[in-house]
Amino acid sequence: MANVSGIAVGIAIVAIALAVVSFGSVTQTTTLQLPSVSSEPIERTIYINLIEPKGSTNIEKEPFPTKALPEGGGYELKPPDESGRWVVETYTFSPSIIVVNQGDTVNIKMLGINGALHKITIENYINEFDIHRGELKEISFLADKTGTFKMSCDVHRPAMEGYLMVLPNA
Ligand SMILES: [Cu+2]
Repeated sequence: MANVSGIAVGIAIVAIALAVVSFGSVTQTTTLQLPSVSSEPIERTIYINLIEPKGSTNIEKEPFPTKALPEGGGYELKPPDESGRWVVETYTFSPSIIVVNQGDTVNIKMLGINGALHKITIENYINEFDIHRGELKEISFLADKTGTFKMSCDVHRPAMEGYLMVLPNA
């Protein structure tokens, strides 16, 4: 019995020693990962989809809203049809906020999924251009100006808006 408990104590000591060693190595690895953040300019490809989230119900379940939504094409509130079904929808960029570093070469691949036509502008970077449904447009530019720039669609105001954020290099 004395031998068995001696072995057990020995195993426990080894286990504690291994735990200390592995804890030590985990701590060391975490410390080494900290300075790895880099803002070196790179080429980035960002995919943006032009979409139209939609919700519908029936007046038997939920009454049709009495308050109109803002005009401009970005919102639609379709009144109840013969069966009482009504629909609310909006247009949006997905994603609507994109973040890059100053000096990056940015390639945006924008796909028209919902809506027949969009007229997109990125403030201070890209003049207005058209995207039709089913069309994939690639826009490339050098992110040389820092700041927050509005990305918008003139066909779907005021809802279809987003931002390009260009972070200064540290
Ligand atoms: Cu649009």
